[in-house]
Amino acid sequence: MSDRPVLQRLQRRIRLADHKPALEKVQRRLFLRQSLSLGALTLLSGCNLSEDNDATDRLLWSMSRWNDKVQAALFNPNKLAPVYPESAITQPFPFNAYYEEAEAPVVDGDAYKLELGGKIAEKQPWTLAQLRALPQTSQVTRHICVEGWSAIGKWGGVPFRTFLERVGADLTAQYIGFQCADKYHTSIDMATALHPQTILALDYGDAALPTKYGYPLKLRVPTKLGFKNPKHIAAIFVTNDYPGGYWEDQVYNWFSGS
Ligand SMILES: Nc1nc2c(c(=O)[nH]1)N[C@H]1C(S)=C(S)[C@@H](COP(=O)(O)O)O[C@H]1N2
Ligand SMILES: [Mo]
Repeated sequence: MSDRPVLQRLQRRIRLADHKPALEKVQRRLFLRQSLSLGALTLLSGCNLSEDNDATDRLLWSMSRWNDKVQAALFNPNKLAPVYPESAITQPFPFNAYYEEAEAPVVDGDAYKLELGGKIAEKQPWTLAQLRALPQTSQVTRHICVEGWSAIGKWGGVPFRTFLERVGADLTAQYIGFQCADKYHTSIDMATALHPQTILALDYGDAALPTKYGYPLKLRVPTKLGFKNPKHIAAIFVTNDYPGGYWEDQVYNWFSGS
């Protein structure tokens, strides 16, 4: 049995891809496929993958999830993203979202309370003043967007590990999910959440985050792509159930379509 029909179909989909973030997932799937023959995949799944499109999609999706787990296991929590001098900061730092800049949600900082859920011992909501009273750090790092641009910026706030320990999050859980004030949501693995450079950012540069960069709170994760950096965070939850995300879920839909 040959791998070619499945690979050709995938390659056609990649060329047709209009959602650029999808490329990353598909490339990961293709990368994984290089290490398993189609025959092995057929044996594992019990389906004839070269003829059954839906079965192939389902399998590749679950394999991609499996690959995520392998990546998380391989993830070295001590490996640091490069840091830059302030003189390297990109001016102006780009805005990006699934909408235009003028549509970014305007959040009332005085009324704001960060909601907590899932496997967290102390779920009382947090005001901005309470967050600012926790230890603060800042760093200049590169933000890399899967749409093909990168830029260097400076973010400041609470080391995310400090926050998770403070609220009694279950640090053995697998995922942290984020719900934002727009319709955005995303999730990261626990190793990334505990990484020393992952910060719950209140500041861009030396001032409070402006609306366009995620006021009042964003997660800054320099070891992950831009779409894993939620802006306008409204709620954080800790879970063992894969939470997906805005782009993550659309990639799934896009991939399992025609
Ligand atoms: N709430 C929210 N967060 C988001 C997004 C979004 O649309 N809404 N877009 C993501 C993507 S794809 C990128 S590249 C960065 C852009 O952040 P910036 O505007 O600070 O450059 O935000 C990420 N976080
Ligand atoms: Mo992005």
